[in-house]
Amino acid sequence: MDLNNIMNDLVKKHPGELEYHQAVREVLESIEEIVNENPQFESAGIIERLIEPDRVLSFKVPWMDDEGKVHVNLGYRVQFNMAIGPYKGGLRFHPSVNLSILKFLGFEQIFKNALTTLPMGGGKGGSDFNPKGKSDNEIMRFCQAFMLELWKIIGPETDVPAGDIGVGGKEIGFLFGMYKKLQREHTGVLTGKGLGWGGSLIRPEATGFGTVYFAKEMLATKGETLEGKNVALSGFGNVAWGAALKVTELGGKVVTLSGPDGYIYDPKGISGEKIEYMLELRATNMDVVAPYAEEFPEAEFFEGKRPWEVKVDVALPCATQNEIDENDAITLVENGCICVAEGANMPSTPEAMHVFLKSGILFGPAKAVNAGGVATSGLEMTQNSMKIAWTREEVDAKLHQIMKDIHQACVKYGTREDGYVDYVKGANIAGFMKVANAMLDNGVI
Ligand code: NDP
Ligand code: 2IT
Repeated sequence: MDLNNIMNDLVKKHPGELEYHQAVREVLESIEEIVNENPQFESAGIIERLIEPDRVLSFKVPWMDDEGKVHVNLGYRVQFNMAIGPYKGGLRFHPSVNLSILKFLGFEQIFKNALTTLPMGGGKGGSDFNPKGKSDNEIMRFCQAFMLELWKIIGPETDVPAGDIGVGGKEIGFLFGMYKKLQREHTGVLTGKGLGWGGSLIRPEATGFGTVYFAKEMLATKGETLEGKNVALSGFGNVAWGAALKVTELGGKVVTLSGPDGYIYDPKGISGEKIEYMLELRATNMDVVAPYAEEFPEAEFFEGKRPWEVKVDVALPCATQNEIDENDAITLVENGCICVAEGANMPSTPEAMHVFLKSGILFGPAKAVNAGGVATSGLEMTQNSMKIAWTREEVDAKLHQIMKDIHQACVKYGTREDGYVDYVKGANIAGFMKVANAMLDNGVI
């Protein structure tokens, strides 16, 4: 496999799509060796077929605000790969959304979903709609207008979207309502649904819980636990909330959270009612964490800064892509951090990742660490198909086992001769092998 040629070709075809190039390069670097050992992949053009999405739907979303003014946003769905199951992946509503970001997320999703051991292909979608400051009625009208285009290409056996940044239970409710009206079918076409109409217990907590289950497995390889550890979290959304709950339950102390406005340091620990306060902050739709320090005066707010300067044992980035750069990584390592587990998608820049891997600390990449969210979406799909609902304990036990299995797969494919586990390589190879072999079996399509 000629990595540089493939990358040059990709960059030429899709100039300026930096996040997409970044995600593809990382995977290709990890699998280069195994592809060279398996010439059948090369002759079947597996790499070239894998790095281009099957198709991309792009559409305009006109909607009316509460004052009667019409706005036009852009909407997308990237159907990346369906080798092992229907397209599956979240929808992101954030002003930064563009095709490059959705293609990076859709590409990552292929391998993440393969790692879950459940039959799901990879996809992603979203819009540059900014939910900040919007009323519930405006969000509803936007979601309905978005679904008016999206419904044509999704379905419970075709493509099953879910939430991501800016899309939680409320938005899924509005999207589901419109799909149902258009299609005249009540099926599991979306995941992250409300419990009363087909949702699964534990889905809201799943990404955060899974992240911490994975960190726990990584720490165990060094004879460590989360008990008594100081933990830096970023973000204050769905993933950060679930992670804070589980860290606290396992005896760790969450000392930071963050938003686009800066970060909060709370030396007493963010637990109990303070974790629930994160949900309140999020529900205001105002994009700020600063009010936390007014509500809980023992905490301090650092405007415009990221939490990686705080001395901690464990770091769990749970906000967004490229939120840890090389200098942040160096600071974390120098401050004695022993474990970084990525709850968000691609939160570390390639340079930061390099620092972590070189330093020999435990580093868990997003597609393994945060796979618990989509895994539990897969469990929601299973329950919808069977028309039953599992208990909290049943879903949590399955999620926990899946995270242990993903950790095991990373150890199997990522253990170096010197014994260090390169989880990046492990996750990429394990996910790739499953998808590539399915593509081989299905012929050139
Ligand atoms: P939410 O919308 O619930 O929360 C996202 C959080 O990140 C918010 O706190 C958001 O603040 C913050 N954020 C967004 N952009 C920035 C930025 N530039 N700087 C600092 N903070 C920022 O989304 P989720 O919790 O669902 O998603 C968080 C991450 O986890 C994303 O990378 C997502 O792709 C990933 N993920 C989510 C899964 C899920 O099931 N929800 C599953 C797997 C991964 P604000 O919105 O105010 O900008
Ligand atoms: O990035 C992700 O894995 C998600 N946002 C969850 C996707 C899903 O289909 O549950």
